[in-house]
Amino acid sequence: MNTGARRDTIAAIATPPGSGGIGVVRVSGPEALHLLQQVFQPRRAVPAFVSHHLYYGHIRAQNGSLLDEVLAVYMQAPHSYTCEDVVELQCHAAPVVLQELLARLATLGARPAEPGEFTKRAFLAGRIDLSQAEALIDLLTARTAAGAELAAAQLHGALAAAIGGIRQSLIELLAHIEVAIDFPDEDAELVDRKEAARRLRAEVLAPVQALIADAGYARLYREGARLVIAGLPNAGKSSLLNALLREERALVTAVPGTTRDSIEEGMNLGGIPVQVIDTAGIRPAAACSDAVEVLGVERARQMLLSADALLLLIDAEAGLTPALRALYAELADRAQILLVLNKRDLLQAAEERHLCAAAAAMAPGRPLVSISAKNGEGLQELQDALLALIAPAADSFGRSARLAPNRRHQAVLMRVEAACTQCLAALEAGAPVDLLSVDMQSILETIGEISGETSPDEVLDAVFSRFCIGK
Ligand SMILES: Nc1nc2c(ncn2[C@@H]2O[C@H](COP(=O)(O)OP(=O)(O)OP(=O)(O)O)[C@@H](O)[C@H]2O)c(=O)[nH]1
Ligand SMILES: [Mg+2]
Repeated sequence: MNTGARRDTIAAIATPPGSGGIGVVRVSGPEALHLLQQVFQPRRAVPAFVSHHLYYGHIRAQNGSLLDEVLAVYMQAPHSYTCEDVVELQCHAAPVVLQELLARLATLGARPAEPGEFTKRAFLAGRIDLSQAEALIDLLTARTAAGAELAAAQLHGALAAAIGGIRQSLIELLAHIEVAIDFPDEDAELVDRKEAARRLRAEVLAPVQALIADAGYARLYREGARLVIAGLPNAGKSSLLNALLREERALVTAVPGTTRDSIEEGMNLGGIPVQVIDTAGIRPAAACSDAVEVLGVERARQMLLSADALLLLIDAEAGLTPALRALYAELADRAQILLVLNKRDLLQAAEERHLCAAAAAMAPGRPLVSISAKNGEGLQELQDALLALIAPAADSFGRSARLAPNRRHQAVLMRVEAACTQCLAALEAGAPVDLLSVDMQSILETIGEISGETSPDEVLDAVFSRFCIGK
């Protein structure tokens, strides 16, 4: 990667398209200040723009006519987002004005920025590492406050610090081993293999494994989970969807086969963005009222396959009919099923106990809650049970770790884990120190891919292309 080359100056509209209060055009690079002087007319003469001061004035179109009334700020390198000279022009959020200004800047020599190019420059300048750049994408796309909080912690370098600690331990271990390379005859005395193995286990392998576990939970907060409500016709699936969303989203009627097409809606379950999907009640094609319902049942079955977790709704009034038992048997090999007894308001307490016991006998070990979608009873228990099902350790995770490795980090960490286990075995088997040193150097290099220090260009390109233009 060439970080030393003198870069060109780039420009982009930094605010989202469409209507809004202001629209910002951002310019970064060695020519930024010069471009500002050419396109911006301050109301009062400015002998020299002072960094981080706001100036009021006007910009003009190519033909000299007045384009907009703007505020301009110049941020002198290295005290800017990109660590380069940066200029931001706050215009009115009129797409034509912003496009015209961008075109004007282009004729004066500013190249239109590529997606994520400003952030890439911040990375290349060493102001943020790759995990922080990725955290920024997570922050921009977070769907819940908890997800945003995790991203913000990572943006401030929480993951970078954890990785830095692991690297530091590895570097110390490597130094310890390499002393012995220089004095091969004294290997036995110089390298305390037991102590080196202990440190490798405690300071590298264990934290790496903890991060791998965190990645699983972080993914839930970042990507969410798909939850499908399944059951026989008329069990109250649509009523439950509405109750969870607290809005009349799906049609509810006493006619079995009301829902045909599946209905998806997002909700926030303890900070995890959950996509809840209401489906058509499942029954044999011959029993369906028409061809549309048959298609609906087919679609419901497809949805069951894509689910991270299933809510199997049991109509308390109908009980554990053969059809319900057959549906359970169809789903039983799925790991995450919550059994939900609905319409408990129609049962006496003794009947309810009896039915719960029968359901527990049908599905031993499965979580079971009893609710009334109609009057809201048991909904809190249902949500608690769901959270426990989807994210068994989400609670402790949310409070403690605050580290959010993503899929890319997780893949790197798993390679580090494998290499580390192998290195441990070699260390304990008495492998020569020069081989151990090579192993450890390669672990160091692998772990450097998280911060981006040793990432190949394709990886960098893949990360930055996920940004929008102007970021
Ligand atoms: N008493 C009582 N009735 C309920 C409850 N939940 C749903 N119902 C009624 O059961 C009937 C069916 O409700 P829906 O929510 O449409 O059931 P569904 O499972 O979506 O039905 P399909 O879409 O036809 O498969 C309606 O008349 C609801 O009012 C409940 O907790 N208690
Ligand atoms: Mg329905």
